[in-house]
Amino acid sequence: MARKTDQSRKLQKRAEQLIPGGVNSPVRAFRAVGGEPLYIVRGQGSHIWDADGNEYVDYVGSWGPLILGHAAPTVVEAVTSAARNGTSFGASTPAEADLAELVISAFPHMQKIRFVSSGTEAVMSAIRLARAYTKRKYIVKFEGCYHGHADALLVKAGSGVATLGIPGSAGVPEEFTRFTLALPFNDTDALEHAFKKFRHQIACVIVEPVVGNMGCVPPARGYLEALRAITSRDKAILIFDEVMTGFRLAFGGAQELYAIQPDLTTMGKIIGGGLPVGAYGGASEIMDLVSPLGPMYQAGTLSGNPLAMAAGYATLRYLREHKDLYSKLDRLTAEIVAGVSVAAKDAGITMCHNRVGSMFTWFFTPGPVTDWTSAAKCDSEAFGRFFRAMLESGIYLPPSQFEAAFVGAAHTESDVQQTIAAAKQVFAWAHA
Ligand code: KE4
Repeated sequence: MARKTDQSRKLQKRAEQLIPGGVNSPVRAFRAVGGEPLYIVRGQGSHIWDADGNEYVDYVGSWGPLILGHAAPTVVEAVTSAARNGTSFGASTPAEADLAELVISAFPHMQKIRFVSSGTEAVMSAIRLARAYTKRKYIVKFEGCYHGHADALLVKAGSGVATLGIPGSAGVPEEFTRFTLALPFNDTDALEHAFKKFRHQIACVIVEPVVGNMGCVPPARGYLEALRAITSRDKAILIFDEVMTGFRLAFGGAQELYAIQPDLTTMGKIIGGGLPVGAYGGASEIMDLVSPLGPMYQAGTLSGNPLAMAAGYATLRYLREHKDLYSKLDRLTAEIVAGVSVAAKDAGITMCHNRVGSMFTWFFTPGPVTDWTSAAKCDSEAFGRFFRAMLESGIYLPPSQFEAAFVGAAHTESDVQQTIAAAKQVFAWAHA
């Protein structure tokens, strides 16, 4: 029996009159997968409910923050009690240093951190800081990686090796991306070439150490080591954008998993436990350039907001005290990914997958998917059909082929079985 959607449809109609596309972030409009956007009214553990009362197993988890699941008691309690004392003061509170201490304890290279209110803010600040520290202008990013919507990072994908960035969004003057080099991910030669062409002129290289934003794409063996060696040799800053991977892949993020130390780390998502938090951190020698100590300006009305600090602290404290969770998530995610992949193979569906810990993506292409060029070969139409059919079966996947899905502490064995059974049914339809 088809899922009821008239409440969500009504809400979307109203929202479209007031908010562009009816959404406050483009991916929520389901343009990449077709069908009507969901209006969620409640989340509990690994499940969410929409305005029509449909229930879903949730593999988006608010795009990563909810590693403890929806309405985790420890987080709800922390936010509620913080709110009773006021929601924001625009002055310092003890909670900021509490969370700072906890985050810094997870990243050996980090001595100081600055909290902001989103991953975008964290990244734009870290890039400004890298330019201030090195007094250089050029920055390197990788095609298929997303680091938020700051102008300098909105460059067209596929702009070729070491050619200057072409704006990837309206409203970004070409002058704002002319110092941005967009290189292919997992391609050490391209990086060497760029550093030869722009020797001692590159302020920083920013990378998602495990990419989530072209779908999940892990670094090739030795690639992160090469990034580290090449940037150190040229005295450029290496920024690990761990907004998605921080506290996701391990308590110490991708840099713990791959044993690589960047110079700056940007964070978000999980460190806010579902409330708006971003952060950037590194050695004091670099961070002490940040205002009011140094000449690099950055500020924010709600930076270090008490409720967000409380939610982040409750989340990270739980993770610190339950580090065995990471191996549980690894096993559960492996089971889900394998189960669906086998179902696809049995049904003759062309699909491959990438997974690192509790982050994964099923790609509708023979694969392997190792960079943007191979990711872009995916049959997004087929992914859209898969997404919509799984939604009908009560499974909510990220509404885009080029996003990562997440498993959290609240996912259960029965979620796994429900997901695999749904996929078997969906693939059978595909061949009906
Ligand atoms: P925010 O400004 O959205 O908090 O963070 C930007 C950002 C920075 N770095 C990485 C690695 C990120 O993944 C993100 C944001 N991730 C997307 C999902 N892939 C957010 C979802 C959305 O845009 O609605």
